[in-house]
Amino acid sequence: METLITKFRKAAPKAALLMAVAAGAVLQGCSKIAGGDGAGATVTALSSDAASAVYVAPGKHDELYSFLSGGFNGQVSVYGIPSGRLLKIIPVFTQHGENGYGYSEESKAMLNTSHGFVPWDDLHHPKLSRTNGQTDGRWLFVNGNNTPRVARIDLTTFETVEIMEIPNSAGNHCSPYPTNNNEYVIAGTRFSVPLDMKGGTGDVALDKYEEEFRGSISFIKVDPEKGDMDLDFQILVPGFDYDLANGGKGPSEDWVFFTTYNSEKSGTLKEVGASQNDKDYLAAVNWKLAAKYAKEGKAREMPANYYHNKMDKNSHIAKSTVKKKVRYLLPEECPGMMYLLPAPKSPHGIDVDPTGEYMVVSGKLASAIPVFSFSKMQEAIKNKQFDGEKNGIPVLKYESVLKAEVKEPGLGPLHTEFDGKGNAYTSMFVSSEVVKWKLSDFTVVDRMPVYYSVGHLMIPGGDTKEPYGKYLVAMNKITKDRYLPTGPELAHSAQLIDISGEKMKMLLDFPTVAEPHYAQAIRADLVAPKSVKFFKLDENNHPHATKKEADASVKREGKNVVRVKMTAIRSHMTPDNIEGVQVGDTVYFHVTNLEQDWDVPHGFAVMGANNAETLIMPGATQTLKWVPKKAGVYPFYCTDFCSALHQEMQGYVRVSPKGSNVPITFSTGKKKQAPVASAK
Ligand code: RUQ
Ligand code: CUA
Repeated sequence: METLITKFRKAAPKAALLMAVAAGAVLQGCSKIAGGDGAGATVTALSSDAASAVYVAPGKHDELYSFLSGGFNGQVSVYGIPSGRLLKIIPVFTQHGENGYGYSEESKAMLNTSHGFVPWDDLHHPKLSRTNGQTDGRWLFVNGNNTPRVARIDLTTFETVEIMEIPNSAGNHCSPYPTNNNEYVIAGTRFSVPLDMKGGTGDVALDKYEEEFRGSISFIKVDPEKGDMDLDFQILVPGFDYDLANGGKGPSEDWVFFTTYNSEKSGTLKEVGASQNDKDYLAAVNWKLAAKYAKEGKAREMPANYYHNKMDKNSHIAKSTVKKKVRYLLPEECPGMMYLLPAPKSPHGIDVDPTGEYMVVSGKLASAIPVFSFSKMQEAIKNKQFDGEKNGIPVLKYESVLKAEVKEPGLGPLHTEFDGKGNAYTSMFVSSEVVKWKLSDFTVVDRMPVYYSVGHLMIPGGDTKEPYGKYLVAMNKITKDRYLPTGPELAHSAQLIDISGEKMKMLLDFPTVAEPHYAQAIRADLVAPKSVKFFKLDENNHPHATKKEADASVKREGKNVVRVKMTAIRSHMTPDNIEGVQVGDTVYFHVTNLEQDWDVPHGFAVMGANNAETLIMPGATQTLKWVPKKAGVYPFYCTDFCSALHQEMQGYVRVSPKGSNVPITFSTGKKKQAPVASAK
């Protein structure tokens, strides 16, 4: 089929050519602002190609799932690639009114921490679970940056099933990094803090930073079958800031690498104080050796206080356990476990290429990108090419571990991913571009301006042994003029780039939900076939589940608790008339969705409730707590348009004054059931 452009070209080839040149010139002009080299011209010339490359016909599915972090919304958003369709928002660290996560009685415990109930966090880095170094589509691990936590999302249900608080940490930023078979998920602290060795941070004068503050790296064990996490041990490390991490692969698979800044150990105005040294460090930790030391009695133990919250699969009830101690290793007592590699000025990203040989370190203030060699690092360790030590950790000589520097890559390099075809792609925050360079000779071969100020970028599997080198997603911090304005607050944005050819091609812009720091993507066929469609009613072992309408009930328990066991099925609730509730009662609505049909949730909401709705999946039971404050009649209803008679799916609760003698009664339809005597 002829496109408009080809038609136009046939009719007036010269004019078209002139126009294309002019368009190129204009784009070149504005891409200069963004610091690019004019590669943006391809946007216009290829726009019809681009449209077909991202077009997923109605009713057809995307090729890949992508999981974008929500940053300061504490959630994960799932997009289809290449269409950029938003498929779902998965609540993790933040209450989600849309489905009642963090509001329902069952899910509240997920957000418990040693600081109490914390219904928000700053979620930066999703990482998929791995088998033999390849993403396997089982779980997604994510970090909470602010109140240090690591969560696990089950990709059969796309639900958060586990949250582990991290002790001795503050700003859980270089987190979470699964090893190649999820032996460990590794998490490092951004802020160093004074540890009081009693389960908290010490009450220490802030000018004692240098002597008293320490960092920590946590090793969370993952059950290979169930995915359950358990904090095995920590390494207490020097009081720097630990920024990002990534695991080795192939020859380096026993290692995990962390960038650090503030090796100056400045406790104030870090913008200046942490930028004094010409070099900070890349910390290399042999996690296998660390695990061996921990197992063989090198670990000490200290008191701790942290929460571990787990969602039970069959009851859908989350439970918290409080852990009271943690084991730790000191690097000075564990030879060979940890080394420091000097890295130019406050490095941010650390990324290991698919072969496991190169460690690419992006110094956000540096003018070149250093590439370290793992084999040179091994040699340097063997030959003791040290440049002194820091807190008992040997510092390797820069030249002894450096393979090459990528020269003049652009301004403000942050993160790098790989296409598996010998190329690396680095995001340039300051010059707003993605820069492609070759791993064979470390030369820059292509640039693509992005709009604007890109942070992370992501190639599906681009951090694994076998990247899916067809697409790249750039995640941009600043949107400015890219979309229709929405007042001062604009959505952040992602851009999809075709990297299958020699030159990058811009395909698509799409706004994101809050701030996408990092993302992961995986072939849809590794996840979709395992997707749960509904929960089996038979397996629902919630203590207040109601498996048939005849078992629905309303009971008063003690003085002021009323328990409503309700069922929902298209298109009524049982019971839908309730009387005898009194002002100040705590009413629990335990609603069981009796449906066994995919995609038929029912919602439940009651007027004046101080929480949210709860959305009940087929076969599940969820509980909404309600404390009525005034006498009157209160409607409740199903919030999800579930059938043609959805609007009829509603009922009333009558609330009488405290001490009233209206007995508890409940019914559905005409027949009034006999009043049920108060249960004790
Ligand atoms: S870090 S770009 Cu968490 Cu780079 Cu966000
Ligand atoms: Cu059930 Cu609407």
